[in-house]
Amino acid sequence: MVNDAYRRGRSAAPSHGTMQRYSIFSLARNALTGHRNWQAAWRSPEPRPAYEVVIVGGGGHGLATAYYLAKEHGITNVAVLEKGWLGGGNTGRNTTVVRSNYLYDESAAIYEHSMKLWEGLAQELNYNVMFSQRGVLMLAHGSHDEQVLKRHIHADRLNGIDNEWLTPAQAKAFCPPLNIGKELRYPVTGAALQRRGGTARHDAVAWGYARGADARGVDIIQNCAVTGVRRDGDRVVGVETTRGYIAAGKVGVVAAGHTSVVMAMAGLRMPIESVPLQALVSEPVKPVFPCVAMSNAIHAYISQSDKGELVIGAGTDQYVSYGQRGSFHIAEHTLEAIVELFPIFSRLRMLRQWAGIVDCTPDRSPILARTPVRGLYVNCGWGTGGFKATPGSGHVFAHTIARDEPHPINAPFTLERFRTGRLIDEAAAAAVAH
Ligand code: FAD
Ligand code: PYC
Repeated sequence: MVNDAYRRGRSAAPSHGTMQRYSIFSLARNALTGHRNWQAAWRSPEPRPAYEVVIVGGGGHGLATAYYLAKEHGITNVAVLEKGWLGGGNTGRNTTVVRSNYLYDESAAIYEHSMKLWEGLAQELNYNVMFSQRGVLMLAHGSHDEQVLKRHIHADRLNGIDNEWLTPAQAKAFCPPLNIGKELRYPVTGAALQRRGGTARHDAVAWGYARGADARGVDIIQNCAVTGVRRDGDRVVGVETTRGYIAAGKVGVVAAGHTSVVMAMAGLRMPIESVPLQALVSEPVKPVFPCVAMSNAIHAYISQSDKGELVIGAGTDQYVSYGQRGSFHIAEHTLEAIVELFPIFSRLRMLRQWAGIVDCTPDRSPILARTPVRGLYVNCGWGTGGFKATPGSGHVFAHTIARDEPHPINAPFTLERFRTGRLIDEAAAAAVAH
């Protein structure tokens, strides 16, 4: 019999056979009873009048922050306030590429910290996040791309991060659908490969962290939008919400595309532009695409989900917007590039298209920091590439909130750098989507 402690993520997993029997009986029982007895993975409590810490935003980063606050710092008097549903923002809209092949030491440290957490995340959360290290291939189309990618390879290796150079023939051997013909408008001249890179299941990451945080006493409150941030002088004291005022000793804003909106409620102007980033999936086909392939130069990337759909992504729309759509011409341009690089997909039909709003900083690096308002912390600016950082970001942001000082890994990712000029320019590593 599978017990509640296991389902709530508190005890070790039962054997495979036990699990299978449980799943079959549980599915049948719940199908016949209209899911009435299906135990929720987390509670839906009413908001309390006050918390030690309030996290604004129930995406992966907010939930991971709450999880590590409880687990690593013993702070369980925490609420995560989400205006919609968990993971309904960029966490559930992204294309799930995970890699740590960034250029600068500061970035290498934070993305590799995250990669290491990914490598144990299913065990940590006792939840299958379907992390698949199938390799991320970044294509070069000429000497400029080659120099940029090789510079990344050398820098990564100095930081102990795997990254290697492949010839066009080696790239094709790794990714057979790739067209390495010379007739292409932008022929493939080589590729950088991070073998430990790959994909994960985005919803599962949110759900796994939510279940783990809830099991440690965190209140996860959906359909609760923050509409105001209350200050007493230079100190934050609480938040106004659609479900009433909630007092808070500390507030962490983890609202991705809406960071500027929420921070403006506290009287702070952020160095951020919010733009749509879109993605598409094809009709499902049998396993045909073994890795993630990205071409920064021609703005396209592709992988295949476990359902069989080809997951295809594009660059950002170049205008500020909060409409989660994305323009047709961007999708059209991306599909032209995909069909040229992978001609076997030319007759596949596209099934769905959507967008998320991503918050981009001038140097394409995140901000994880204290703010000039005491007790108010911000985690944002991940732009088009924050899914991969979810575990690491939550881990170091929890440290920052709990101790009121940054973890050494996020110390460089301050707000002040946009005033002092000490930028961490990752425009090239940010890849296709920028
Ligand atoms: P979100 O998941 O957006 O969470 C923020 C939450 O805050 C939302 O749920 C929102 O509803 C909530 N919120 C906002 N305002 C309020 C309020 N006033 N009150 C309460 N709640 C509020 N990254 C990668 O690493 N790899 C990829 O392959 C990749 N692909 C992408 C593809 C697309 C199409 C998009 C849009 C993004 C992609 N990204 C990718 C970026 C990645 O999705 C984000 O950086 C990351 O998911 C951000 O996580 P988050 O938890 O900060 O944000
Ligand atoms: O950051 O690797 C990335 C990415 C891929 C697609 C969107 N972002």
